[in-house]
Parts: sequence; C-alpha cells; structure tokens
Amino acid sequence: MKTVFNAAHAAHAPTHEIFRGRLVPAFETPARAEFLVAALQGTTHAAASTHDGFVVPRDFGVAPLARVHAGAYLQFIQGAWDEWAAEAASAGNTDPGAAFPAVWPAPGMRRDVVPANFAARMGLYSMDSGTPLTAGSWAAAYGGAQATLTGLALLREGERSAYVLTRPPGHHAGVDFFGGYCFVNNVAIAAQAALDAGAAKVAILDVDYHHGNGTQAIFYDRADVFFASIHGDPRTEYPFYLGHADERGAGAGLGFNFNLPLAAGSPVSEWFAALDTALTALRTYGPELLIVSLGVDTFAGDPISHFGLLRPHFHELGQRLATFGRPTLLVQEGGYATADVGLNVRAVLDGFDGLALAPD
Ligand code: Q9C
Ligand code: ZN
Repeated sequence: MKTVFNAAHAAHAPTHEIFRGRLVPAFETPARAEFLVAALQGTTHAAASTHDGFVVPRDFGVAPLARVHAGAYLQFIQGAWDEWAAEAASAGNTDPGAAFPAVWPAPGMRRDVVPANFAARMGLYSMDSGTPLTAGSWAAAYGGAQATLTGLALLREGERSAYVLTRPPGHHAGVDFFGGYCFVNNVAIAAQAALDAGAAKVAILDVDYHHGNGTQAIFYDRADVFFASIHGDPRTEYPFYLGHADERGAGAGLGFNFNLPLAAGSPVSEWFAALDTALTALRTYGPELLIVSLGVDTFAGDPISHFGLLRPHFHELGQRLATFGRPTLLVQEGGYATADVGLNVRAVLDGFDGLALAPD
C-alpha cells in the first residue's frame, strides 16, 4: 500500500521527558520514524513516484484541524515555543529546554478566563506533564495532520488503503488539549474531513496500547463516527481517567463508542478475541471508511506497555483488518521499542496486502 511520509516529523525532537522525578531520555523520538522509513524503503509500501517511494503530503491548510480543535488551542500551540523562548530569553536563558506544563485548573477552578501567564496556559491546554513541547512541535504536528489528510485523499482517489508514517502521535489530543506525546488528533481530523466530503459513517479502530481518550471525547455524543478501542485497562494504564468499558457514548452517540480494556499482561489470545469483537461491532455499524489508530506499543518488547504481541501477531492484525473490506487508512500512533517499530508496522502492512511475513 502507499505510504504518506510526514518528513516534518523531525522538527519535533524532544531529548528528555519527566519520569519518576527525573529527566529521562524521551521515548517518543525522531528515531522511531527513521526505523519506520528504513523498514518500508524498498518494499511495495514505498513504491510511489516521489520522495524515496513515499507520498509527499499535500497542504490542506489549518481549516480541517479547526473542524476538530478549538481555535484558541491551535493558536496557542502554534505560538507556544516562541512565547516560551522569549520568556526564557528575558530571564537570560537563550537555549531553553522543552516546555512542560506544571500547573492545571483542578475541578472547581476557572477555565473560562484564559490566563496571560504562559505556564498557566500550558496547563489550561494540556492533560499531563509527559509531553515535551519543543521548537518544532507545531510544524511536526501540522505536517502529520496534512499527511493524514493526504492519505484520506488517496482513498478517495481509489486506493484500497494507505499508511501514514508520522509522529508525534495524535490520539490523546483532545479538542483543546495536548498530552500523551500528542498535539493534534490526526485520526479525528481525517474522520471529520471524510464526513465533510460526504461520508455518512466513519469507523475508527484504535489498537494502540493506550486508550485514545482524545478521539473518544471528540466524537462521544455523535452517531456519525463509531470509535472502538482495545487498550490496557485504565485502572492501571495511561491515560487512567478514560477508557472504561461502561463508556458507550452519550445522547445521539449512545451505542457508538466501544471500549475493550484488557488487564496489563493479558495474553495475546485475549487481545485477538477483543479485536474480533471490535470488528464485529464495526461491521454491524456499516461505515464507508475504516481509520485505524495504529499504535504498535502492544509489542512484547515495548518499554512502557504490557501486552505481548510479536511480529507474526502484527501480520495477523493486518490480515484481519483487510478482511473488514472497507477503504482503510492506517495512521501511526505509539510504539516505543524503537528498533522494532518499523518491522512491526511492516508486518501489519504486509498482512493487510496479503504478502508473507518478511524475515527480520
Ligand atoms: N515515562 C502514545 O502511545 N506516559 N502515547 C508514559 C512513561 C504517557 C503514550 C510514561 C504515555 C503516552 C500515543
Ligand atoms: Zn500508546
């Protein structure tokens, strides 16, 4: 299948994140995309006529992002690094590290008055302190949204499937907040764009280890997007505060949200049983389009996750997604066993395309 490559990903290059009271090497790094490029180059998934076989993203502008995200949030993210750098410079630091939020409006505090203070706005527009905001975060995230919209355009032009090779990921980002390494919600932007282009029903299947809280929340009260997710139980796993099985949608959206949380450490057989359950529900829904939040942090070797999928299981995942039989947009989300991310994704794409599992 064709791969759309967000080359702007490299602009977002966090070096560290906060973990257990210390700065540790960042998990979500440009190297992830480099391994993806290396694994797909020279394969049938990199057979386009430009950019080493990868499709170059078109530019659809900021309007499709604003169909999902609040304008004030997009403006903040766009200018956040410059504000942070200017503030640091005025304090005599001309080479600040990444910006991290450290203060949030707890329930009962005001969200309707946007603070002038930069740190206060970082908290207003975020969900965690685990997401470094860097000089290139906006450029990379914007490029990712454009790459995803380009993948959608390929489907409209007749491709059966397309893969979007991008980072940072997107599924934790909500209408007006970043977090979980995510700034803009690529799959939500693509789903909304598909509806705006005339689709009546879109399905999003999220197979990242972590619940796609942003995607769920964006479409929770709507019937035109069915969100299904298989993920680590939020009682113990990030993002903790959303992703339980009793979240079935609200209002017109009741019945169109389907969470399949599994205990950390669940066997792969249970994961595939959940996949079948999710695909059955999505088939009943009858969408014109399937969008997959393709995290491969379900891999046994992932450093921050606790499922046990191996290379052949990713191949099997691709096969099962293909049997769904709808135009399918696969969008990269998590996966932090950096050296294995590319091979795991290649296994999914090979499985989808009916190719044999390639040796490592
Ligand atoms: N130091 C995605 O997979 N915190 N996001 C992990 C480890 C957040 C993962 C803490 C994990 C977010 C898209
Ligand atoms: Zn994840």
